[in-house]
Amino acid sequence: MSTEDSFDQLRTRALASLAEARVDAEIDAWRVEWLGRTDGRVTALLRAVREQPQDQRAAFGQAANGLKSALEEALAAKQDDLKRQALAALSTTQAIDVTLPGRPQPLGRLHPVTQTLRDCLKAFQEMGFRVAEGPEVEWAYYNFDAARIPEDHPARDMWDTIWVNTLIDGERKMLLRTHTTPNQVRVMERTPEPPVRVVVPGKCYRQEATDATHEWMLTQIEGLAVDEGVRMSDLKGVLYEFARKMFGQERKVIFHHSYFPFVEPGVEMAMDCFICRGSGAECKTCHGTGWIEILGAGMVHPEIIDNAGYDSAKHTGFAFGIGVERVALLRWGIEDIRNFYQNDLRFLRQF
Ligand code: FA5
Repeated sequence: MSTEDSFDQLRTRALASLAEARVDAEIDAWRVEWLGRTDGRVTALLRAVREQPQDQRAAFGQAANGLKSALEEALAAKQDDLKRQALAALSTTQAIDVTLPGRPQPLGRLHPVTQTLRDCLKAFQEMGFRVAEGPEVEWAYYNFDAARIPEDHPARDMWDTIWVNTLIDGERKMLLRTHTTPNQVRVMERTPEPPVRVVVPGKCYRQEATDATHEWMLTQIEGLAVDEGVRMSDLKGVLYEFARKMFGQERKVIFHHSYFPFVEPGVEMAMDCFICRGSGAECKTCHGTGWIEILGAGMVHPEIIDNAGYDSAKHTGFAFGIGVERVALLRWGIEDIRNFYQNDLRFLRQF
């Protein structure tokens, strides 16, 4: 048999065995058997060229190289083929059916308290107040002392204040602020001279036995206006205008006298109860009073004006602290404030 014949036979065998390979591992085994760098059959033939008799060496070498190229080509074609088959399989098993309806992505929306907060701030911005912010973890000094709330005042009691357990000079001096009032002093400290006209929104925290109108975390908006000749009638005008913007003309507003150490005189403003329409009898929401309190307010105590470096003989001011959840309750007729932070989407989606 000639060299050519035996090379042809080898090629036929090699190609037949390659045709049987179905997966990558089989193809690789075939490559190692025939074209492997150390033990491959074709590699061995190429090495054997040197051992051939002089007159047959060229023909042998040519045939061996021809075989090598033929097998390499067949290998590349087989690998291409396999890739194409895999892709074709994918397109049938994992094809995207463009005729199916899409999966709806639920759209988010603002929390009802956030919506109400923004609407309240807008109402005050339209009356010339600017918006500022202050820290939620506050010094007892700003939360209490600077607001004339003395050491023995019940508001400092461990029952309604959430203290931060860090000792400074052996004492607990930081807390989660119980109201936004510390920002009255903070704003005046960084405003060298009146006029001041600012609203400061933020979360406040109290240890509360919660009920339909009390949560342990609440949102307040502190308002402060200080200038020459600011009077109680200015305070009432601003708050009436706020109530009109938020609730329309029909809702009733009432001012009661109240006491807060940082104002003199002090008032509370309440709206008629939307559940019992002011009749009061056995109403859980307004506790039978017919009114729901939404804010505390008053004329800034002269001592606080003077401590800020202003002159209380010349400058007067008013301040208020609005409970934003209460405004949201009244606005939509929600019976229980605890709904807001239970994260039940069936409730939240309604607003
Ligand atoms: C204060 O927090 C005073 N700092 C308000 C103030 C500011 C008075 C400036 C004078 C001048 P009070 O604790 O009443 O006061 O709270 C004010 C408002 O926050 C209440 O009218 C009510 O609307 C809301 N609020 C108070 N406690 C809660 C609570 N636990 N849950 C929900 N809202 C509350």
